[in-house]
Amino acid sequence: MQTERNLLKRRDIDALKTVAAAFRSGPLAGLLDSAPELERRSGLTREEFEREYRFRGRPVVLDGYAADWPSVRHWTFQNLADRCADVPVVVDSYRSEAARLTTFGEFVTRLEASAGSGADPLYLQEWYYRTVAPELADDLPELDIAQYDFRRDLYGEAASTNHQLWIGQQGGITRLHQDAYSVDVMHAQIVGEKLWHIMGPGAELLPGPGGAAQLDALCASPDTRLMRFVLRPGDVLYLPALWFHRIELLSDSIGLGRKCLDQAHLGAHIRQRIGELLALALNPDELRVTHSELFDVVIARARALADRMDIDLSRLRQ
Ligand SMILES: O=C(O)CCC(=O)C(=O)O
Repeated sequence: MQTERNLLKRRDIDALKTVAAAFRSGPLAGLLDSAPELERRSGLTREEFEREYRFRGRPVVLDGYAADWPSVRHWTFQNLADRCADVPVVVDSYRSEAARLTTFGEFVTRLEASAGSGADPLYLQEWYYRTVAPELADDLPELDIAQYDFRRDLYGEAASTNHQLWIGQQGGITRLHQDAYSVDVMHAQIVGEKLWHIMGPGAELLPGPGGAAQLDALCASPDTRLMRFVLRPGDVLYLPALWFHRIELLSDSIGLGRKCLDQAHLGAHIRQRIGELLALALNPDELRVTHSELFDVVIARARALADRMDIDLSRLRQ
């Protein structure tokens, strides 16, 4: 079997634990506070953004780009809970052992009740709110800089819709990852503050001869390109495809993720999708063991995609 050597890219439990620990102590953790700040710009037009950042694959924070959105000006946890009280949500979906189905109203009640209790922070990650609470979209206008999603051409409008809310409690963490399928990340901060650490697509954490992760080499390599920044309400992040990112909630926080497939990454995108589907079709038993955290999520995503694309999964040929 082919094994990914870069621990930053692996999704098996041991690799996830090694990378999570590296952010808590050791040489990488020692660098986090002094990492350079990512560039911030304000007042850019779409054309300037594309010329200076998107077409050059350079990440940037656009200060206050969404500052006048109704959500940024008016949303609170409580008024969202009033509007979405009975809407079903899966909280902590990134931790299989903690994931549970509840309602949005119950989630906010628990979040407020457990504040400061020392319990693990609650996090509603990657909430595709448009399928269950589409009215919220009125408060989250389209970003003019995020209108190039080539997945529309591949899968159709319905399947490519990709607006996710990230709603969580102070102290919540989204572990280091690259977004799958070579999509660019746009992230608008709506409520509260989040600390981001990012690393370039070439960052590598390899096991040494005795098996221990070579953290000093990661820290020393120019390809690591570790940077940090805080997103505040109204800020919008542009992170090109395959940049690694890890997020820590500095306060209770709401953010909106928008993903776009740049045509430049079409080949890589299709290769990853086909690779994943072939792995699921041809090697499911092994994948279930090696990727126990991911397996069900990937199946659920593939089913949702097929559904939105109107694909009949009981047939081999249409
Ligand atoms: O805000 C977070 O916790 C994670 C956001 C993220 O990973 C994304 O938008 O791609």
